[in-house]
Amino acid sequence: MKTEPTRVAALLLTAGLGLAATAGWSAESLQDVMKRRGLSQQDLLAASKTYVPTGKRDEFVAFSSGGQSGQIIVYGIPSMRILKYLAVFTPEPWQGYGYDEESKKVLAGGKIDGKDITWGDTHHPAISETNGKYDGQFLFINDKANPRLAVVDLRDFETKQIVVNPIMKSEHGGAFVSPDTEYVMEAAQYAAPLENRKFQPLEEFNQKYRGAVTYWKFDRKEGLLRPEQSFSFEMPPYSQDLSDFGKGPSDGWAFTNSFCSERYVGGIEKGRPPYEAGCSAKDTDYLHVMNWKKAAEMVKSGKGFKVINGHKVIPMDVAVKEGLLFLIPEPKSPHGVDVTPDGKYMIVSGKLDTHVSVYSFDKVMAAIKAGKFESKDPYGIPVIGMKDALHTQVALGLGPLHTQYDSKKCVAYTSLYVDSQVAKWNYCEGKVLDKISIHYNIGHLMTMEGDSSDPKGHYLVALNKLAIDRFNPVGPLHPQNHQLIDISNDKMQLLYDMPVPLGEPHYVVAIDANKLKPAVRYKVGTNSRTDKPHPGAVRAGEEKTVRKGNKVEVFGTLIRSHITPETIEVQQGDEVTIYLTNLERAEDETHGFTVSTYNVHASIEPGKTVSVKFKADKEGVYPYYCTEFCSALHLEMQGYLLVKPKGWKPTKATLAAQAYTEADYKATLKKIADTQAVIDSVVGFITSVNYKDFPDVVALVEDATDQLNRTKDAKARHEAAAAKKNWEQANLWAEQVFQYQVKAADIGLRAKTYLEQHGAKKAK
Ligand code: CUK
Ligand code: CUA
Repeated sequence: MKTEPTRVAALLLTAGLGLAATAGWSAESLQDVMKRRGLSQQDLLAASKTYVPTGKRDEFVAFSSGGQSGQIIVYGIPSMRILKYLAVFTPEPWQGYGYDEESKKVLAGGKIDGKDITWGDTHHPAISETNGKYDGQFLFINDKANPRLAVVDLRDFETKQIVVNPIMKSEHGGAFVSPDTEYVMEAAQYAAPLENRKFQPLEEFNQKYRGAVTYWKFDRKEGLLRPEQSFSFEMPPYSQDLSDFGKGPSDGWAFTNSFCSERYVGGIEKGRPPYEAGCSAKDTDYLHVMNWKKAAEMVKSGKGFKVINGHKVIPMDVAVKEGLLFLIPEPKSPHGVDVTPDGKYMIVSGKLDTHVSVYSFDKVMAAIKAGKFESKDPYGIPVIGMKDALHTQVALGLGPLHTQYDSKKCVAYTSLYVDSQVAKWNYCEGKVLDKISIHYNIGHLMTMEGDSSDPKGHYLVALNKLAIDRFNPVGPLHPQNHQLIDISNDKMQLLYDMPVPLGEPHYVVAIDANKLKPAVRYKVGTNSRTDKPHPGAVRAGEEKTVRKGNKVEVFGTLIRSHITPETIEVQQGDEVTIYLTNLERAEDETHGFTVSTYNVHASIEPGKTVSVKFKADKEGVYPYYCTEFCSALHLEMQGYLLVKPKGWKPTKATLAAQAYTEADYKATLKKIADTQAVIDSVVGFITSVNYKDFPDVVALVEDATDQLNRTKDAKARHEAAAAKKNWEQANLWAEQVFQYQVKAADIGLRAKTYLEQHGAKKAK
């Protein structure tokens, strides 16, 4: 048992006294490497535009839909390095998501009809905005299959809320935020009866099935969607699709397009043509134009809605009467609708049309004001003539889908699904500027902050549906394929192919990395899912186990490298709740926690309090331990859950004794003195330079000091035990002093290395 600490001490000694290794130089020249790897000048240029050297960070952070994984993938641009998977609709063990009680509560918000749904078909992430610009505070994402919406707080990158759409059975046109994020929009996809658990025959599709667009009220202060202040538009049973909010001059309005306005209901098994034929028969579908601000005021005043499934719904006839809802024909099987950064135009692409259609918000308003409508749809909604609303149409290529914007005025990028290309074009003048081929079948594309009122340019990511011939084969299911394109010059340049191992991402948003300011620790005792103090939190020394009937509550703590308590004794059949608080303040000192075979796991970041709960229904001995390699003595961060059978009585026995001698104690004291010498030399180095100019180092020094302060109590204990000649206790508490020293020295060495690598200068 003494070998590991001794080895650690030896390592510390060499590292602490040794000097920084001399930098090694590759014997190969750049030309040699190019030749050996078959790289062209163009390859080198692309590589130099994406390579982020060690220790440097990316300019932008991207949040990609994780598709059916129900998660969000976070990666850096331009390096395309994956940084994190955010657990949203799907349990994720590493983060304890779905395995601790606090996250289970978040997931429970997504239950439908009382049933757990443990996956999601995520499509569209959206970053919160202030005045139309990304503010980096919150992230929203939808679940198409089970109509739900989730809120992620970007202060800690954790999911805080999942809400279920009360009237839809599927949704797609979400999440999109209003320019100040007062509302988050989602539009239905496949029409269905709005009343829950209500059957209606397909023969009555036109009368009984409905689409909808929901506006979720967002409470920015609490970081929560407010169902009671949210409302929906009842819509015709067209398949509503993508949506966008107006901004600038069009603020207050919102747009949702649709396909299958034919209202075809399929029936291939009955000899009828399939949906794909019946839903694309007409030349146009409808863009839905909504005055959401006026609608919100009307609902707030308590008028103009009916309540369906406890949710406020504005019926179509009210929306028409109040001038809240209009339609405009759009060609043909449209998919994306994207408002320009200046808010003057709405750009719509038709999957089966070679054009993109640029609608003018001014013209739409003029037609509404003049009462100039070409017809009404079957539900009485006024239809504005396409010609009266169009600014221009531009032929881009086959299968245009989605549009994003450049920092340069009037410049847009549109994905061409069938052509497998990105078109760069000018929407003010209606002309094509450049095209680039991608591999293959692009869906969404994304430019930096490219759907906000302040796009940043630089890069474009193509989200491709197929990855044929791109990557090393890994079976019939290929990785997803994101391609990075440089858009800073007139000609687009393909830089990098990124395989994405979770699918299928539909959309991704990217934000200037400087706008994200996530915390590195919680206030001690915080429930991270509610951001409130956790009632199960305790401070060091206050750990306890409380029994009430057959309920056992353990209030424990974690700190390098022990779990308090180290033994939990319960009776078979007890309901056990273990609250754990991570007492660390140091950055990245996360501890994990699990109990063997009870299917619980928690990730406990510095300051966090979480709980795991289970029924101890099996007699036996179950080790519990820390699952994150948190320190040199991480493996010793352990304990036992003892589940005693009913009626078990203790027999007379004692814990195994170790029988340490005075000589052992003396040897440990010597080890402590040697380690202190290492610490002193490291401290000497750190204080000899301008370490206070490096906030990261200041934090490390604080943490090291904190560890060293803990030696005082252990030192008093070993000296007291030694005075009583209890060599066992004396030696073990002396070992504990050494453990704190090891951690302090480890941290100190990290600080020293950091200072050496960052060019610290001699202190004056
Ligand atoms: S969608 Cu998948 S390519 Cu859900 Cu925005 Cu267009
Ligand atoms: Cu804590 Cu490993």
